[in-house]
Amino acid sequence: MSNYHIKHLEEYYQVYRKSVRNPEVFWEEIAEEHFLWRKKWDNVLSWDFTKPEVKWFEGAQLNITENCIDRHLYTRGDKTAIIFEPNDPNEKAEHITYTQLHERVCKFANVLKDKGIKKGDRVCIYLPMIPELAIAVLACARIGAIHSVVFAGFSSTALATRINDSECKMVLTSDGSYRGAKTIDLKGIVDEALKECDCVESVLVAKRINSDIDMKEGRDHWLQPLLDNASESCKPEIMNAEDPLFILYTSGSTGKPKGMVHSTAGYMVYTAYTFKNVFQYREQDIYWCTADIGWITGHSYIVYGPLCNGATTVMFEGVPSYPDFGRFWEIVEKHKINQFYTAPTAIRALAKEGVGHLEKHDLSSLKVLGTVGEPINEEAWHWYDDNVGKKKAPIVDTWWQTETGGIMITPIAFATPTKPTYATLPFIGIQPALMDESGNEIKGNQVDGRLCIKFPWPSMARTIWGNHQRYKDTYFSAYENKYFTGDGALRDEVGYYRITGRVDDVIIVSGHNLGTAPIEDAINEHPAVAESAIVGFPHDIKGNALYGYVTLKETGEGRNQDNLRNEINQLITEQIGPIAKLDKIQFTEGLPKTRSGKIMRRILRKIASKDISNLGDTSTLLNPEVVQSIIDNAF
Ligand code: 6R9
Repeated sequence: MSNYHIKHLEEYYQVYRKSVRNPEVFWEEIAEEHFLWRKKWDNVLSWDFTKPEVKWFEGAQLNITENCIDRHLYTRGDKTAIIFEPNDPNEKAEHITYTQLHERVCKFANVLKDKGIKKGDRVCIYLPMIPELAIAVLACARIGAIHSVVFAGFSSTALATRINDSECKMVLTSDGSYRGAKTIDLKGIVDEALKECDCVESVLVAKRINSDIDMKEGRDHWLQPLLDNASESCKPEIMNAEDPLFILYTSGSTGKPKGMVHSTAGYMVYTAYTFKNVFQYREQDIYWCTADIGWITGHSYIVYGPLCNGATTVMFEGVPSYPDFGRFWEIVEKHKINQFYTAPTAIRALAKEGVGHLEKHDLSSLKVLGTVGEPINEEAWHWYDDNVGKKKAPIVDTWWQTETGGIMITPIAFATPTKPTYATLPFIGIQPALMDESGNEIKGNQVDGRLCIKFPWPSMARTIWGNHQRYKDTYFSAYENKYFTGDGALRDEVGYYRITGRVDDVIIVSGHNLGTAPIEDAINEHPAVAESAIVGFPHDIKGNALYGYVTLKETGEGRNQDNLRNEINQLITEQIGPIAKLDKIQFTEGLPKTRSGKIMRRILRKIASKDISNLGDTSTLLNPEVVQSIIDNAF
């Protein structure tokens, strides 16, 4: 038996050593014992980071949906695969068993085939967090179509760019979506986008909000009647290991989004193996990841990883604040959630509301807590640990990227002792390196540098759709023979990693390199501060000076702002040193965030530099309205 479920730190080190000494033997064992193959591989791994070209399990044949669904039918047919928790708490939750999921995926797959979708075709999925979204993803995989999920909060322009970039033949959407007290006209957004897209032949529309929408004759079809007439059995398309499974767009530093292409076999093996270990998922557990399937976190850790392990995975349609800030805790209690995986931005928003909502709910089912998406500051980490996990549920701070496909640096729950703000140790098979600016690897501990990965792992993206050169330039050119993550990290005295943020967030002040994250950590420790973001702006003497945007908690709102500014700088001086003191502190009602909750520092940098003529595209922001109010109150 290979080491599929790691239980303590010693075992971690043992398995880790094995995985890096002989990666091919290690991954072959995992693949062999835990997955269903139509044909085994001829070669476990071939790679060349200079091209770059990476192939895992070459020659193998499989279908990922047989691994996610069919193989569970005998042993887990009546087990719930997906729990759907609707936006409105009064609407009944839906429990979909593995048997039902099989039937629904097959029917959906047959509809796609009927409408002319074949292996290799691209299908754009623009759906809210309703069961049809997960089912659509799996239906594409069933027939070998490449899904490209676009988060159903992106604008029509962003949607059109993505549809055109990968020349999708079909769009799957709904009449609309619920988001808290609001409804969103998704079909209207699709119609607008499709004015710019000639490649789309058909649009299938799921009914969610029963709104009156336009249906374009010949192009648009209601999904339900097609499903009603479809057969419940659909033979899985036999795929080659390296056939693309999906494309997922991620924003680049400039301009055009990058369509990251993920392969079938390697992605499956790695997401399933990480899911099982990082969260220590056990057969009866109920697992909830609050992300949207429109992001990589949802792909890997709502759909593929959990289902491949026969898990019960929750899909939540709503938002943490509706009908009030107790909603997450109500859901935890209602479905007796065992593993809960969310983002630091959500934790901070919930912490801002105090513990009143938490106290109303029984959270005793929680065994493991996870975070992902950005560095978690110390205060948020402790709030999560003290109040949600009651110091009994380990926090797995999982560092990874759309490009990496799966979790890369993380504690393994119950095995790795956690440390606030540290993602801790590389996952099995992952070989990180810290690099200095001249391209040398920095060995030893208590060092910091730019985070690279020096050996391939199964779920790494294989290319950027239609632009392999950009893939090479972005990830494999900064450091020879290494994948460059774009993040900075430090390694402490025991070898634990702390991700310090994007290296483009480093600000050099008077010749000193300052990371934004530690300064923000210091500011956030102030009891009146909810959230903050630091950027650099040009300064005659220092080169750069620091500008801080600070959002206050309710308790801080009535306070004298100059006093607050002094107290904040005092905290920074204490924790980092006077060099990191802020020249400007602006109190804001919010910070501009991307839909996945990342602060858009690019915009804040421009405002701080008084360069507001061209702020770029703000339409993909979660809260574009805050930008104007920040400009109005700047300087
Ligand atoms: C999964 C996901 C990737 C970037 C990544 C890093 C940041 C993600 C983090 C983290 C510190 C963590 N990031 N997880 N930073 N600690 N636990 O978020 O993918 O949307 O592609 O973002 O997010 O900067 O490079 P993606």
